[in-house]
Amino acid sequence: MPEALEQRELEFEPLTRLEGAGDTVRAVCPHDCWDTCSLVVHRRGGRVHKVTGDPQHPVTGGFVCVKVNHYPERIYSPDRVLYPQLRVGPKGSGSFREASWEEALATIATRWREIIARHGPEAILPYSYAGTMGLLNGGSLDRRFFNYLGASRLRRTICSSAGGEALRLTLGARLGADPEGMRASRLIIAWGINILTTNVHQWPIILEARKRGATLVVIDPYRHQTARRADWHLSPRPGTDAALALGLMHVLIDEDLYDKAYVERFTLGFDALAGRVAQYPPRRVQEITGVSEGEIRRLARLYAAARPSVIRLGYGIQRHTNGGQTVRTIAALPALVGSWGEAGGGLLLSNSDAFPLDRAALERPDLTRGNPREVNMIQLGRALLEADPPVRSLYVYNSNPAAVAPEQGLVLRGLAREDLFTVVHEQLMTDTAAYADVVLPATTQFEHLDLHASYWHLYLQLNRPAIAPLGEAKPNTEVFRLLARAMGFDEPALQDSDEELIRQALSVDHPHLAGITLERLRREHSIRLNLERPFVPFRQGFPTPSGKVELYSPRLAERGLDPLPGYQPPAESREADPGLFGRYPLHFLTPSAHHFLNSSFANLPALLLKEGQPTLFINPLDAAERGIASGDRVRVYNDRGECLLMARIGDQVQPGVVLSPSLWWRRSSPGERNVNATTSAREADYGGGAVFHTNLVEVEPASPGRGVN
Ligand SMILES: Nc1nc2c(c(=O)[nH]1)N[C@H]1C(S)=C(S)[C@@H](COP(=O)(O)OP(=O)(O)OC[C@H]3O[C@@H](n4cnc5c(=O)[nH]c(N)nc54)[C@H](O)[C@@H]3O)O[C@H]1N2
Ligand SMILES: Nc1nc2c(c(=O)[nH]1)N[C@H]1C(S)=C(S)[C@@H](COP(=O)(O)OP(=O)(O)OC[C@H]3O[C@@H](n4cnc5c(=O)[nH]c(N)nc54)[C@H](O)[C@@H]3O)O[C@H]1N2
Ligand SMILES: [Mo]
Repeated sequence: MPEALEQRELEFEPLTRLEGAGDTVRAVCPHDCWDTCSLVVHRRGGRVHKVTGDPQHPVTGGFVCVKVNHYPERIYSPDRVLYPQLRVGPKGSGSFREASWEEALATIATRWREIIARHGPEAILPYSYAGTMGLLNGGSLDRRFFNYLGASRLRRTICSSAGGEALRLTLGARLGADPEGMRASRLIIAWGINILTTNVHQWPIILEARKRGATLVVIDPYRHQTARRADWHLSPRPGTDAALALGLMHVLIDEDLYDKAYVERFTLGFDALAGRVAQYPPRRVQEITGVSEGEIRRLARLYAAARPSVIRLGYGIQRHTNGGQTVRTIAALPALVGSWGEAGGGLLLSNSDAFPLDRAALERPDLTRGNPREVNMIQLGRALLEADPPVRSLYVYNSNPAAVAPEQGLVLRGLAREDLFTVVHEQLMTDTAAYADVVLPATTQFEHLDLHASYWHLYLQLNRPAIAPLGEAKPNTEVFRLLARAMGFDEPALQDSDEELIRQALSVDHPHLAGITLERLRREHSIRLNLERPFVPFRQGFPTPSGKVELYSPRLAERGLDPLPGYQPPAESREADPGLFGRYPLHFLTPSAHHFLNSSFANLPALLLKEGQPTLFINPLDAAERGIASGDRVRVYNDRGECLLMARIGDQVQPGVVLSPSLWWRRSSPGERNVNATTSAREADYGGGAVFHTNLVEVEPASPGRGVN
């Protein structure tokens, strides 16, 4: 990048107007988390010494989570990669020598040119997810570069694609209740989400609602800290929530508690839905879910009576083979009680589509050469070992697949291929970086510029660099400019500056973005989309083809899929596969750990200390049957693999369910495998989504000193 530009991008205006601020800059938390916090970065002598929550921000409200509280430890971690590294030892050994950027880029360009000449550009596979949610460093020049190269395309499914598609099919968009509007809710159902761990800024809003008399119900097989603080906790068997929702609808219809006027005006296919729902009387739903008939009736009556009521849906629920249908079925509930259209009503899984940013302008799909194959990112292991024609080079950024992807055994075998040329652009020497041929140093959020939307709140925010890059670290955008030059690509779109990229993302003629410019963002840092407050989506109707909530989905019918909300048992369950269940009778859930964010932060000593060690929650009955005591090391296994965890007996899970807060790095995991050694790379029913929680295992005491294969 020209030097003048680099200078300009590093300029920032110290926000001395902030109360008590000396040398502070406002920034945005880049992590893949609902809250997308507005941060105040405190500097001293050119270093970040503290990161706090922006007290002026309506949802950040002056505090950050336990993880971001420790951010300086992450920026200055001994695990930081500060200079390019070239592999010197065997694959995966983590032995590297330092190199210059020139040498590293030349090495990559030479290898890629050879691969392209012999095998074509599809032999190169990019791999990234949301290590940063920044629009620039998350999906702009990287996409342009790989499109232009003609590399294999990555389907980014590891987190939310099943639920996202369910929302689009049912409501027409990934849009939902304004989290700030939930102050007015009378009933809040936190369904498959551990709010105090994954969405802590929703909590003060819930507390305000409760002060005004709201009831908080948690539906989750995990009795987590949010469940413990709820008015009522229901614990269904994993993967059975669609049946529970059908049971609630059964009561609503049977007892005439639904909103007929709303249903008449705003839904498509109610009669067909009623036919389906008739097959789910509470007695049958009790058998499927383990939630009692009485509880089902009580919740349905409460849901009909409390107005407004909101369902705060999490992503855990859609990480099952039936995850899309589950979200679709739950998403039908608000229409039955007519709670869309009320502030504090409706449902919230995602607000991503509230931000009409020009992603096509950022990613430029029009630059794509040829029609390259697609690889589903959750099947990375299979892609590296079995793809035909083979993947010869992998370029990883914004992700740590060696720790986060399912079928870990296959992923690690794939990464260990001596003939695979792997480049990892990383802030830290992660489990994945250890397998690289070339490691490139990446800047952290406090060292680069970026623009941030949110999938939860409704503010667009600008992140400005607070400090100069550490060592020779470079942002993703800059590395793709350099790679484009090293490859001799003369396409001008591959050299756009960060500022130009922001302007391109914003140049959309849409009322939500009217008047929002880079200049305004520079001045104001965080700008609410042009929406009423609180925003009540779907007041006038739904952005589906019919303009209504599609209880019956003609689009699903066309695809030959079940057009109605419905329940299919998860593929690994007693109902769907009794043989497998006979061998592996425990549902293994691996949701977010409180002190980590996926595998991020799991290298920091202070947070490792707080999290403890890789743990398995097990019910007293299941533990007794297996001769397991609290504190024992246990082996958790199935046909895919195994991991070693420390058992903790308690009421966190019911019999038949075991759970491990995730994700740990290899070096903290006994046997160097984490829970993803057991998880499945099967695709969910919609969107090719990940199914981490559809995972049957058996547990046994581990013999001391036993390794993991
Ligand atoms: N501290 C922390 N915060 C995070 C993350 C983290 O790792 N740590 N990860 C971030 C990311 S990437 C995301 S996508 C979000 C995810 O945040 P959430 O949406 O909260 O998702 P998870 O933590 O995966 O799972 C949430 C809950 O779903 C439950 N669950 C699993 N299966 C079922 C089921 O069949 N039925 C029901 N009712 N519940 C079920 C789990 O027990 C868990 O309590 O959080 C983000 N925030
Ligand atoms: N068993 C199980 N597995 C899961 C889940 C689960 O619930 N259970 N959750 C899944 C979910 S929801 C998700 S979203 C995925 C997430 O999986 P990943 O997207 O891999 O998330 P992280 O583990 O946070 O790793 C992100 C990496 O990106 C790097 N990074 C951050 N910013 C930048 C940058 O600007 N440039 C570059 N080059 N690198 C950067 C970080 O240092 C970090 O190592 O994991 C999934 N895996
Ligand atoms: Mo995620």
